[in-house]
Amino acid sequence: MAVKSFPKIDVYTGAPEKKYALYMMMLGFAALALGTLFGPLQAFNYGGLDLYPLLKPVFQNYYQGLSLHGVLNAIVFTQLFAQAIMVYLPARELGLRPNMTLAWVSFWMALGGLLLAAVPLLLNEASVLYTFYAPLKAHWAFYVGAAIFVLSSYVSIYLVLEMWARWRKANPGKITPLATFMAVTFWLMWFLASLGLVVEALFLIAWSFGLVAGVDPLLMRTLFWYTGHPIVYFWLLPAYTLAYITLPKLAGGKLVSDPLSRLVFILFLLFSVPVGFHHQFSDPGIAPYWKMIHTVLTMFVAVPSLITAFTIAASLEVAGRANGGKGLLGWIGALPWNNPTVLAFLLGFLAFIPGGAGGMVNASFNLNQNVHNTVWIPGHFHLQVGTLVTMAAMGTAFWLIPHLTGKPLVARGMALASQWLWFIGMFIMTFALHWMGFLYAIPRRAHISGSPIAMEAYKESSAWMVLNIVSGIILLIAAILFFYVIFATALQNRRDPSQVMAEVPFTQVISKPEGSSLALLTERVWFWFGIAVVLVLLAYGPVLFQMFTNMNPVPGQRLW
Ligand code: HAS
Ligand code: CU
Repeated sequence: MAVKSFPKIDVYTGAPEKKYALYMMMLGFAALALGTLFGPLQAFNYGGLDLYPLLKPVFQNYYQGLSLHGVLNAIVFTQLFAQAIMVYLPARELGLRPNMTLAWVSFWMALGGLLLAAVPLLLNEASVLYTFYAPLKAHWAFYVGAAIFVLSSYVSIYLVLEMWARWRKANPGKITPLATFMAVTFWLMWFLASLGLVVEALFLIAWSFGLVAGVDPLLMRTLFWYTGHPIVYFWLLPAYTLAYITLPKLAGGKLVSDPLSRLVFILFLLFSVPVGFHHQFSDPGIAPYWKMIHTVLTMFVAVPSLITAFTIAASLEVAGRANGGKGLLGWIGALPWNNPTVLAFLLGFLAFIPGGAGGMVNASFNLNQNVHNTVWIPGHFHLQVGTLVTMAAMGTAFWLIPHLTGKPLVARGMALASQWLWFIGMFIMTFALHWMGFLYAIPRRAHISGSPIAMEAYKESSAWMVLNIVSGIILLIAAILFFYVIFATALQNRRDPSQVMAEVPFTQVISKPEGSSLALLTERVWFWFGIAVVLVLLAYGPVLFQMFTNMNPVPGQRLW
């Protein structure tokens, strides 16, 4: 029997870093495609509609679906996208090739780790959600696979630092180009941020192999949130980088300030990590004054996003006016809304405004009591990572896949429709979730549709529940359109270099780094990294010391 061969994805210029970036990104989108399928099921659950009994025997229960949804979307897709973008952009900007052997090592580690972790997830042996709180205990393959997957990002850190060092040697005294600066600070932030997860993984792996009888739930949660807060900036900063580096040009304008953009990334390096207790306000065993310190630092870490709001909005205004927009707000209509990449960023940023405001509510020590562990929280983060970050990635794929393969975008109209529908679906869903969480205290991570008692108790919010079902359907259609567009683009045979962007659309800037004392100050990246380490030691050291010296190990449990 003849074996049908699949169309080969090949890369038209022969630049190996293009192939690397394409494979990383497409693996990420493949993970997102599977993870996203479970999204509507979560939305239907909060609409009182339980489809899980129909999915047996393939998927066993709601918690298995929720674990797949969270792990594939929030951990796998985001990291792979970062490994594609935050290596490829500096390579292109500096005109240097990363160490390709190591680049492929990182790809195979990510793929191998992902496959190893996927087996127990698919077999319902690791339905511990993406937070894997102890004492819930998964199969060892989940922890080992996840650890290998995350460690592959350490190879990416090395790739970028090595390229940067090579460039600096050849260009002594020069200011690092902007995209590279962003990538360097981003990866250093991630190095510092990921240490909590690495230490936690050591405990969990030892536990799952039976080398230790139990682990301390509070210590595990604290190590998790040490990484778990900054990981949200690990997701966000590739989107911000693309917004700073490519969006102004794609919209027809220029970035207003290069030095201010550098300041943003230094502030993220400083303040991303020492804030994790804002996820643990309700946890016992951490004194309130430590929680208060983390509240204050959380307010600090909102500042770079507020600067970003200003810088990006001002750059968009420059673009809109250059396109002929007049008057106070006329520039908004003059932006290229019919460019699917620009559209994705504009809608994503619009969603990020209420998402950020909700974040401030979460971070306020006392207000948090009202919203913690309710569906308000998934409402918050679907605006942040589900809308802005994902839309920035989707929008970027519309030019990046053609750029990497030489194959023009297919079905541009569908691409535009997918972004509108994604935005509308997310907006309806998050609106309903915020309301249901804040007013009706409906719990998050809860299989309410499978519980008649819960449905009776929450019947007052049935109008909002209907919105969840509607949004689930809209998002499913949006996802089908999007994945059709990108996979049809990548897998087609037609290649037409005249219809694709040959170069990364690096923006020009108005206020340049040369002669700016701010740019010189931010250039001392290792100094700022040192300050970030000190801040972390101050904000976490005493508490972690106390936890490590007073451990209360408990055995594992399987509640699903
Ligand atoms: Fe958050 C929980 C606080 C940002 C993700 N967050 C979560 C969880 C996730 C998450 C996944 O303090 C749940 C974790 C879990 O499973 O338990 N978050 C914040 C704060 C911010 C914040 C203060 N979060 C994010 C980002 C995320 C994310 C970003 C993902 C990418 N969050 C919290 C807290 C909790 C929490 C508590 C724990 C709650 C609990 O009780 O468990 C800030 O960084 C937000 C700053 C953002 C802004 C907005 C700036 C606006 C911009 C848009 C400009 C618009 C333009 C558009 C340019 C201040 C940049 C122009 C458009 C035209 C058309 C002209
Ligand atoms: Cu956080």
